[in-house]
Amino acid sequence: MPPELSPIDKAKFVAAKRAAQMVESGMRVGLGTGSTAAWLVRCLGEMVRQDGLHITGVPTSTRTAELAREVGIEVTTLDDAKWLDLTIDGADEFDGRLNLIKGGGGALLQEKIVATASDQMVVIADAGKEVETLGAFPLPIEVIPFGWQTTKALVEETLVSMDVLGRDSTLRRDGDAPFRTDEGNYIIDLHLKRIGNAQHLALAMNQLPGVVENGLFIDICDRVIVGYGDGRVEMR
Ligand code: ABF
Repeated sequence: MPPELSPIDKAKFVAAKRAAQMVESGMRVGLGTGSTAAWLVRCLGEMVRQDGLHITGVPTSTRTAELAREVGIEVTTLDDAKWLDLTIDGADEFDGRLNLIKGGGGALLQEKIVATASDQMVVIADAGKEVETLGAFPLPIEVIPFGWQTTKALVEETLVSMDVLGRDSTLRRDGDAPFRTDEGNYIIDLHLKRIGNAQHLALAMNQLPGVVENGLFIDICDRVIVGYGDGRVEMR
């Protein structure tokens, strides 16, 4: 374990390290995005360099692709890999049914495509991500830039009939400009506080013209590896 890790980073590291032990030579592996997934990529890179692990990685963002190449992991595209044995990724929240909120890092679209193109999807997370009910973390919605303000208004109008506590939404910014995803789309963050019916909300959001994808991962995650600041790891 790297020296001098803060408790939160130690929690992320131990979860990532445990997940890396699930990876075997010959696997096609989806590589997640975010700081916890970055620990996974570093762990796998060490296994490639020191233990001769041979895997093909499919990254879920350009920044993960850059890190994977940097640590020596062979990177390919999902189109070339076609199907994956295992995807390991982070999350912003997970509940008792292993439903997730993802997209805090803005990579939810590629993450969801890669996760659903995998035999197994494993989330690695620090214990602070575990919630009773999803929604305290703002739910990211990816929208195309064309007519985004109309789309935002449609989203808010749709929320009126949803089982949620809050209904405010904000365009995610990157300094003075709108944040852009790897596909050049915008992100609208929904401040819902509590999501009563995640399945219903996810379906309603993706029906709206202009909405590309939402950050609710329903019935996609197979297992969560939870890391704690004292170095413990638990499975959900
Ligand atoms: C990524 O992991 C995103 O979907 C999610 O926002 C992020 C969690 O970030 P971190 O691991 O840095 O807490 O997959």
